[in-house]
Amino acid sequence: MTRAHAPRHDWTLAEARALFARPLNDLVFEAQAALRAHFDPHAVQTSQLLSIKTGGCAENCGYCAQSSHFDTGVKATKLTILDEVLDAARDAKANGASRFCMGAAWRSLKDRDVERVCTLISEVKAMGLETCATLGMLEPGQAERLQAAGLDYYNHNLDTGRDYYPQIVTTRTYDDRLDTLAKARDAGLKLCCGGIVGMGESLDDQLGLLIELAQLSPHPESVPINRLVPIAGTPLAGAAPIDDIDTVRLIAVARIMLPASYVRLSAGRESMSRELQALCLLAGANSFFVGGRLLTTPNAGEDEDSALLRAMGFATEAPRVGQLEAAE
Ligand code: SAM
Ligand code: DTB
Ligand code: SF4
Repeated sequence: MTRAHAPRHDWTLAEARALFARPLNDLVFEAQAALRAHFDPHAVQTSQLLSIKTGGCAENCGYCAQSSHFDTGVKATKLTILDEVLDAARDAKANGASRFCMGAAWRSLKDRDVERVCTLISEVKAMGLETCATLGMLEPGQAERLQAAGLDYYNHNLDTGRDYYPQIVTTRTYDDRLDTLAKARDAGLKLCCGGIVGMGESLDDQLGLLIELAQLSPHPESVPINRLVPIAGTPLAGAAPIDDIDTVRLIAVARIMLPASYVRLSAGRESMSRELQALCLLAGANSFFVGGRLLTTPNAGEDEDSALLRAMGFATEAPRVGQLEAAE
């Protein structure tokens, strides 16, 4: 790694704006250099999602199909049983995913559910997949139990810049989010933390999110960048989509500011052409979700993804968990 691409925690808004405003070829050139300082530039990490508890959530996140505050037509379910989770994990493995992410529409994890979630985690881990969970806010001691069960990553997004956050959700604060992230990190979990664009925020809000993420030390290992999937019935159903070239620019700035993190092209790929997705991969994104479904909405199918990777001369990355275990 050259010093120029070492992770930094003190990015300023002026620096982030200047990066974003560079001629696109210079910006992408630097993003490629940052990527190549830390990763195999031809390998794309793939994760597959499963909603293990859908809908009925007490939070009022303005983008979310699963909030009980909005009438979105999503039916609330109970925690999914082990067999169904393992079937989905098998499918993820067959799709070539290296990581299996289990999402629950909870405001916070309840102690009474921890044991059942831990069983899901340890069984998925035993299949040779990396494990990720997103279960809402954590109470003291819970992250340690998840980690002991074999959890690799905790996903908890900051979603947007600090100033815009209260426009999106009012049932919890930015600092609540940072507190849960600290609990997960202190328990030895890797962090998956990013946000959403296309919620009516300004460029400074988007850059503000990247600055906050870069202030985390160490940086989150995984940074999902979601383009809003508009959900009928939510306050953000009619938000204007972000410009395609600006999406590429933002991915490149994320790659430069968070050089050693997986930058994941996350929700919203259904609204992106394959050429736009290719540009994002050129701009430094090196991860995406595979499988036909995200949590409650569709995702690009396996055939399209394989064709895109083939066309680019890229391959999917093998699970790191398997490599680590083999080395021990
Ligand atoms: N309840 C947990 C939480 O909020 O931390 C986990 C599940 S939540 C659905 C995970 C993340 O998905 C959110 O933080 C948000 O960034 C993203 N997300 C949810 N709905 C979305 C949508 N309609 N479009 C894009 N991203 C979305
Ligand atoms: C993340 O940042 N995006 C994923 C995952 N982390 C949990 C979720 C996307 C959800 C998209 C809307 C839906 O399917 O409900
Ligand atoms: Fe609940 Fe998570 Fe959806 Fe917010 S994003 S409403 S916390 S499921």
